[in-house]
Amino acid sequence: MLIRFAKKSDVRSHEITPQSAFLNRRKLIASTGMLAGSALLGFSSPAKAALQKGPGALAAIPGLKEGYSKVGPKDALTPYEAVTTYNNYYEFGMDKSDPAENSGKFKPLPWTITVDGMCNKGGTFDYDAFVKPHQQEERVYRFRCVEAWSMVIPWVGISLADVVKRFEPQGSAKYILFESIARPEEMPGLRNKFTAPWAWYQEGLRIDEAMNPLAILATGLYGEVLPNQNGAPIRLMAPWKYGFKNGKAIVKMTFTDKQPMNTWQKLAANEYGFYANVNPKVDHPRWSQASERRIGDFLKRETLMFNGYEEEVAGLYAGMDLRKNF
Ligand SMILES: Nc1nc2c(c(=O)[nH]1)N[C@H]1C(S)=C(S)[C@@H](COP(=O)(O)O)O[C@H]1N2
Ligand SMILES: [Mo]
Repeated sequence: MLIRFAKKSDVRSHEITPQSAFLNRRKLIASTGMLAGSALLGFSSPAKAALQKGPGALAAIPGLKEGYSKVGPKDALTPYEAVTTYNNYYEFGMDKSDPAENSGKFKPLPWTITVDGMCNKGGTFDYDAFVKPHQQEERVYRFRCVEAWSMVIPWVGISLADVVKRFEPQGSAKYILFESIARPEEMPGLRNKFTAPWAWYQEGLRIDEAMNPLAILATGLYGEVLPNQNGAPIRLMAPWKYGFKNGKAIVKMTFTDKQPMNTWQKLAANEYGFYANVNPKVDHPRWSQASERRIGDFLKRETLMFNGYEEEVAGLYAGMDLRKNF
């Protein structure tokens, strides 16, 4: 991590996965079916899985420990290729292929993160100062990630609980607001009010949600630093929530006593709530959320309550009406 991007700092994302840039979406889906099969064969033991590597175009993160993983035989890792070419990142465009194609000019370093609001130890930190205190605990977390589609991704990340504790939230603080970077010069989608009709992407978590061991700040995937299109250099990942909760390219964390509005809630409050917990029993007003298509699969599969992490997170919502708090 100390040599982050040292070798290949100027590699552009479309050069990282040259084949993918030329694949259209249908071809990608067809080909990932085969790749998912081979990933499954290679995914035989946890020790082997820990060594899952990306293609080597970005800096490798050394010294990784095993973190959380609860994956079964039906949870083959989604190939790096698909994880990095089928994205949602409106700052780079609206199509799933846009983030990989349009994020080549984005500079994830140097980076600063500001921590403010109701906490005792806030401040502004450059990337290393922010992450270094947690680097001993940088781990591999193999999570299912779900939206209408789903993937299994070996993230690299640091525990959000550890980060929260470090900044000493005050007793009055109940939530954290996370803000993503907005750099119109490097993010073509932000130059167009239609494709990104917000000033910057915002998301929030309750502090006790942020303290759950499954909530991480992801710093990489497949053993390498994050590609721009996946939220470099650091992004939120709470795997029991729908994808949109996981803001990319985080530049600010604010401790607050007010439930933050998130970007999608601002745009369509009747469709997107604060919680966004994966819940097959509560449909989105315009579509069922009962099933999902795992990238690489042909048939859909049933979506699991809390994305299969019920044991770990259900306690956070005990007694709450999840139809109202969607
Ligand atoms: N800054 C920012 N973060 C974002 C988004 C975005 O448009 N901008 N899209 C969200 C949505 S809708 C999803 S599904 C996930 C996708 O993450 P992935 O591309 O790494 O799979 O990122 C989320 N984080
Ligand atoms: Mo999404």
